[in-house]
Amino acid sequence: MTLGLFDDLPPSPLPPEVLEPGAMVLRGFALAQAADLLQAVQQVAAQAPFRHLVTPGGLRMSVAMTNCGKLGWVSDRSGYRYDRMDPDDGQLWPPMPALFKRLALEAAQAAGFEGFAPDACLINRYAPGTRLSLHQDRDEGNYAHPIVSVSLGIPAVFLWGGAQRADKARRIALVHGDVVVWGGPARLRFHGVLPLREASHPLTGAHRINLTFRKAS
Ligand code: MD6
Ligand code: FE
Repeated sequence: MTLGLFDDLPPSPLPPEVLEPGAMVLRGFALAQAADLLQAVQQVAAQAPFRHLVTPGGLRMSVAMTNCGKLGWVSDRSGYRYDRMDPDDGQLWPPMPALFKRLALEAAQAAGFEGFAPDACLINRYAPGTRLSLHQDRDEGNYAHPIVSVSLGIPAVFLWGGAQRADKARRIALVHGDVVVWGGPARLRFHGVLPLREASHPLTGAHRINLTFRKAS
């Protein structure tokens, strides 16, 4: 039963979950835009298809990736880098949709980072069984800017480690619409994603889509 007293109030956002200073999870922050975000992902992927990059060590990554924005993150036998061009076709990456920029700015702001203007959006696609091993994000020119990471589709368990690869990692459940923001003292933390469990989501089927926004230049 409800008394009706609060029926006119908008749903109040959940308070951010602080992982440590500079790092937090904004539950459901992207939920209202999720369908539009996924439609934009499809448009990006029509121009720059998802592909499995090769690591410098020669291993095929199980996560499929594409990019939008001025710069795209790529990996090949020569290393990791940001590039203005899609190496598959020599074209510029598709532009970053205005909706993406706005969401990244607002999420960063909600986490205490003002004026975030990403120039790179890496789009990761996971199928069940796909994982991302522990890594640091250190290919960007400038660690002063935060990273904003948006989870869409089926759930994942995010690993939140420490400053060293061997540090014990916490397990954080991320679901459709959750946004993780980190920067400042937490910017170079090790992190990863456990192998995804079999699942299905009405908007993505058997996939998880992750958008990570960076200021790479
Ligand atoms: C993922 N994310 O959630 C992988 N990196 O699919 C990342 O590797 C990541 O979420 C830097 C900042 C946020 C992230
Ligand atoms: Fe990362």
